[in-house]
Amino acid sequence: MEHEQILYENANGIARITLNRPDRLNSFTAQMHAELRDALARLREEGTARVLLLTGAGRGFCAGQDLSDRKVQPGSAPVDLGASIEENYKPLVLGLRALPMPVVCAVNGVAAGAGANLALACDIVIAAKSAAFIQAFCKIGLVPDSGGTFFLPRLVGTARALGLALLGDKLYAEQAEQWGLIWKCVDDEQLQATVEPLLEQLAKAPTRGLAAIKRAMYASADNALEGQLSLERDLQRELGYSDDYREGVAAFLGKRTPSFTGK
Ligand code: T3D
Repeated sequence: MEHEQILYENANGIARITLNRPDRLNSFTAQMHAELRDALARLREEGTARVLLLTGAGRGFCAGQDLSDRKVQPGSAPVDLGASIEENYKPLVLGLRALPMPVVCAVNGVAAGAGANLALACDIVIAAKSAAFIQAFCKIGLVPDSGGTFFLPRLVGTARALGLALLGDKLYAEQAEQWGLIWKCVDDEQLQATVEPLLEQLAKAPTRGLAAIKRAMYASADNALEGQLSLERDLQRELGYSDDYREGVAAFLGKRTPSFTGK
């Protein structure tokens, strides 16, 4: 599939997806969703990436659903937004969470509506200082989707989650970092310089181990302690058979830098 609304590349263990409709602040259309599905399928098929970067082109990260993509106005025929969530947003969020590698999100500018929650679905979120997160849904009579009602209370607590979702105010990146919503806020001109070495590091890391860390962390929201201990046992058993575990231990004992293959 040719991509017109996103950019996709995969080289040297690093896959990159850039939302690419800068004049519309990279808001989602049905076509962009189809291209994202295609890119994530390609990424899985290629099997060579060990980290994924998600970012946006231009001054924004993503302004959520393109509100002009459908003809919605007073008196127009009702739209089944549930179908849009089921077909587009839900698989996108679940697909990112299930990827067996870290997903880094570089929030280069405003992230609104589903765009904000797409960022929160990623594993490591680094935002430029001028970026802001906006739960814009309340301004058009909708509920936060794309995992907003799941991520927000878990990351920042119910009081702040409700404030953000009910008021739809801008939460600037610096405060988002202070609140624990994201990993890091950096000066705008430092965004790329911060993200690139991180991608290099993750592309050379023991990928199976990182995938297991991601799985265990996300599973903990649904598990009691005993269930989580059992999951850790099962994952550790699998990882004990991995090449990277053997390499990591040998490198430590040999006082050398490990050379991980992701296997
Ligand atoms: O529908 C379903 O399938 C259900 C799923 C829903 C998920 C959702 O995401 S619902 C929430 C949708 N998003 C929004 O409500 C956010 C709308 N955008 C804004 O509030 C503002 O644009 C921002 C706060 C994000 C940024 O403000 P600002 O002042 O920096 O930029 P701007 O001037 O508003 O936007 C620049 C251009 O992008 C502008 O076009 P123009 O005037 O230059 O021709 C603006 O209309 C366009 N744009 C921005 N966001 C959207 C958009 N066009 C269509 N849809 C957008 N969401």
